[in-house]
Amino acid sequence: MPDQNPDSVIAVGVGSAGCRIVSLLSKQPLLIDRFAYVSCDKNDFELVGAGKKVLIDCPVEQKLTPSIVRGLSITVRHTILNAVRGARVVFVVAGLGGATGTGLAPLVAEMAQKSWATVVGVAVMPFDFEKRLRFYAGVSLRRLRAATSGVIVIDNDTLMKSSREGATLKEIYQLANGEAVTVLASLLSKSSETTLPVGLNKVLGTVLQDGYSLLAVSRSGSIDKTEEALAGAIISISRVAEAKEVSHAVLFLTGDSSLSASHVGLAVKRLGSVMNEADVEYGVNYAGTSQLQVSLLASGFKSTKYDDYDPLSKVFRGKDVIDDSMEYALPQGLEALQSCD
Ligand SMILES: Nc1nc2c(ncn2[C@@H]2O[C@H](COP(=O)(O)OP(=O)(O)OP(=O)(O)O)[C@@H](O)[C@H]2O)c(=O)[nH]1
Ligand SMILES: [Mg+2]
Repeated sequence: MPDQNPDSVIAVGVGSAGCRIVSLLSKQPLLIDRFAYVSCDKNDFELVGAGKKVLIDCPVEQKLTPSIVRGLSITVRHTILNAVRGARVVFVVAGLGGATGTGLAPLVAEMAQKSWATVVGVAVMPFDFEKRLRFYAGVSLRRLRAATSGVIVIDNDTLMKSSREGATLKEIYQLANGEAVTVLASLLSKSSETTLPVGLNKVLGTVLQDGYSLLAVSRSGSIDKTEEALAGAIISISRVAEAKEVSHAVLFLTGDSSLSASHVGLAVKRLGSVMNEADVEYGVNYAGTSQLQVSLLASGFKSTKYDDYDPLSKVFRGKDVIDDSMEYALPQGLEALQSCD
């Protein structure tokens, strides 16, 4: 095993969504030491913060697919390996469904695993209106799970729920990224005068369970804000998977100095009772407002709504009788397969 810096935690953004989210994370004081960005599109690097940028040279005249991007990445694999080498924990962040993040996130994860890191995937799943992206996203999610110790899934549709009527796609992306980063930053926050952090070990202890982990955020300023914000987060999670499958959870509450110990105790107890007596870890930040914000990470989901996105896996009941390259060998007829639920 190579030497590892025990403090070294790296976040790698892959593709457009991955680069944007990691860039936002890099601007916060979190338990992440280094940042790296991998993409076929140099525009993805324009606004990102400090960190290693790995550009894959892709022909502009060719429509990219995940498999083409994987093939083209051969020339930069050693650069990616160097970027993640020596890390104890690597977060691989990507939006799934396009070409770059879909093709490369599982590959980057495999490389990080080979260099002995604990690898956690952070997968942003397509909006409901992006039906044609579902198959690639489903296949890639399954691959990412196989190449990591745990995957945190973020549902773009759930994040979009709080956008205003008539918002542009750019605004929706910004809002979704803001929400995703709010929850990730809560979980990975450092200790401070106003923060009782959860700590990386407890977050990893929650994520590294069988199945998938899901993220949700909800807010309330009502008299019953603890109950209401918690219920909002649980409802978001149950749009994607069965809440009763949860085995572990992390709850992070952000409020002001009126956030008493009994509020925290109530929230932890309520969550445990609603979610199958799951093991609940928690953290608190008192630098918020009178509105209570609940960030929730729940893990242990053996099945999610995304299982249907990858019909080949469903048809063959998860057995690996089909080579993964079928993802691009069967472009025709996939819609037919998807519609035979
Ligand atoms: N939350 C969020 N989702 C995004 C963002 N950008 C794209 N997405 C979604 O993420 C998925 C993948 O899209 P991209 O990240 O643009 O794809 P890519 O990995 O760059 O792949 P190509 O551009 O096709 O090579 C799609 O479902 C998009 O709707 C973003 O900034 N935030
Ligand atoms: Mg892109």
